[in-house]
This record gives sequence, C-alpha cells and structure tokens, in this order.
Amino acid sequence: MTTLFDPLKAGDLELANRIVMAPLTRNRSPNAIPPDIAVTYYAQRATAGLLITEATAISHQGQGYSDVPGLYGTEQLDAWKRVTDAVHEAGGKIAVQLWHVGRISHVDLQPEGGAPVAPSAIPAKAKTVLIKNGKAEYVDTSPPRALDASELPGIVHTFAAAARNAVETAGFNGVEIHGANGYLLDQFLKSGSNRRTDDYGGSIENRARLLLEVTRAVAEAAGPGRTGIRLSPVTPANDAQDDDPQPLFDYVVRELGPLGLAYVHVIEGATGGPREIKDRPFDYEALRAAYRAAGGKGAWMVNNGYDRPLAEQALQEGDDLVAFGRPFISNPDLVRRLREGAELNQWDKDTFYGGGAEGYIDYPALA
Ligand code: 8OZ
Repeated sequence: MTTLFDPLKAGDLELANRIVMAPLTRNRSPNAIPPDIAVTYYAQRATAGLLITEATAISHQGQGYSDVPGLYGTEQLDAWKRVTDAVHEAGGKIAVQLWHVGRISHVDLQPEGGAPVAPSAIPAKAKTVLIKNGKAEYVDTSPPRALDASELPGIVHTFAAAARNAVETAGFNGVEIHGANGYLLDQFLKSGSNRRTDDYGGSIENRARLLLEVTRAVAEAAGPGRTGIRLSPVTPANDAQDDDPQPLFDYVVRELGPLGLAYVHVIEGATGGPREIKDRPFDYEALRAAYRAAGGKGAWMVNNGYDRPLAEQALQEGDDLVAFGRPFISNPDLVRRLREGAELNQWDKDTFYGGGAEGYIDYPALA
C-alpha cells in the first residue's frame, strides 16, 4: 500500500515523499525581492517531498499585490538562488510558481500606474492587498483593459523567460504554472471573464489556447519533466466562474496529457474553503482519467483541506501527491508530525500576509 512517506518520481523530479508544500502567498518581499527570512522559512520546510514557492510574478505587469516576489530582475533571481541553495543543502526540492495576475491587480502596482490587463475589460469583484505602513489593507481591484491579441506572444515569451531563469539562474528544481484561482490564465479559460471574439475567446479550444501556449513554451524552456501546472476548475476565488467547467477542464488535461509534464496540481472545490460547492459540482476522478487516457504520465497532485486520513485515502484512490497549505505555515516539520501522528501547531491568520519573522519563521518544530 502506498503511503504519504513513499518516494515518487514526478517527471524529472525525484521526491522523497508524497507531501507537498502548497504555494502560499506571504507578502514579505519588498521590491519583489525575497528577504533573508525567506531563506530560513523555506529551508525549515525542506523535508516536504516538494516545496512550491508562493506565487511569483513573471513581470511587473504580472504583479497584483504588495510585497510579493518576482522572477524578472537580477536581484530577485539572486535572492531566490539563496533560497534554493539553502533548501538543497537541507535535502529538499523546490519549484517556483510562475504568476501573472491579469485583472487581479491595482493601478498602484502596475507599470506607470496603468490599468491591469485581462482577456476582456470586465472588472473582477475581488480585492487585492496593498501594504501601507507595514499593514495589509484590502482594496478593490482596478478596472482592467482587454489585452490586444498582439500582446499575447509577449506574455507567452515572458512566462518562458521566467521559467528559464528559474531553473538556469535561480537554481529551482522545477516550475509550476499558476493556471488557477482567477488569475490571468484562468481568466482566459473561464467564460465569466473571457468575452473575446478572436482566437482566444468563445469556444473551449479558444479559451484554453493561451494556457496551452504558455505551458508548451514553459515546458520547452524549463524541460517538460520539470514543469507542473495548477488548475482550479470550480473555485470562486477572485470572481472566477465558468458556465460549464467539466468539458473545459477535461479538454485542458487531454491537451496536457502528451506534453510529458512533471505533474498536474488540482485544487478541489473552493480554494482554502469547502471541498464541495453545491451549485458547482465537478468530477475530479473523471478529470484524472481524462488526463491518463490522453497519455498523461505526470504525477496527479491534489489540494484543499487535506488531513492525513483524507490524504491517505486520496493515494489509495489513485492520486500521487497531496499539497498541504496552511498546515505548512504553522508546522515547518509537517512531514514528521504527520508520520508520528503528532499534534499540529495552529496557524495565526493575522500573520499570513505581510509583516516579518513573526508568524513566518518562529513556528516551533518538534524537539
Ligand atoms: C492569497 C492571497 C493572495 C494571493 C492564490 C496567489 O490564491 C494566490 C493568493 C492567495 O493563488
């Protein structure tokens, strides 16, 4: 019987166990540069089979929150190299999450105070975080402008450049494309945010086009066996909605199947909330089956509200990896605690976003 503590080869990634640290936004990177305490934070958690970093902007335009890190400047890459060196020294593996927020941004965070970009000029009913005087403040996202089709190759290129820099310069073992939670690629996928009438809107094939172009380009840049992708078929996060998500996501994973990716990472239900949403049913087993039927050999990673019993059940049912989010914030040694059935430290929501060492690197490990 497979357990959470068994190793797994996911594409080119040789993972010591099936427990993944989910990407977790922490807003502690002024000027988009990961701070010294990020080196400690990630190294403390290096016993995870795989660490996925907090979402990391591929460009200034791709940034939507105060003090989130980037992957487009030399100082950012140098700081990330210190993180990956420390994780490797501690015996861990780390992938960076490649992020373009699309319309989930604010003019204060955009180049020259411009409007955030989106598939269509439809404002999101969503908030973002601005940090003022060290305090996180929730503000409405700014109305976006629709991207011109001529701008899309540049966005594909920027994802690929970030991926190449991530593995070649910053020392990451892999990259994860953020295709979830109502950010740019998810905005293109979903009918609620995409009203385009060109090759990137309308049919399922058209709405999935940008995500698939990005995935192929990133896989070529980083190596397919070092590339993963995160999807969230039915999350309402950041005003994401699709009229008919099952055929949309079945199509997406069928197209991903032949690419030879390291893994597909699926958020089940509402991100950080209920795993089942009454008016948004979804068959995740059918999704995994569609991926496998299309030749997909990558690891199938699941996420959202898992504890040890539920995670073990997922492995018995054919999932390969389980990503834990908030439990990893408050338990740097989560793998050991799960193995030993030890009690978990409770997390403090007030220190999730912004601030310094407190609530970040001061959660105790077992003696
Ligand atoms: C929480 C706060 C800000 C951003 C996501 C990147 O939901 C995020 C995020 C989460 O994917």
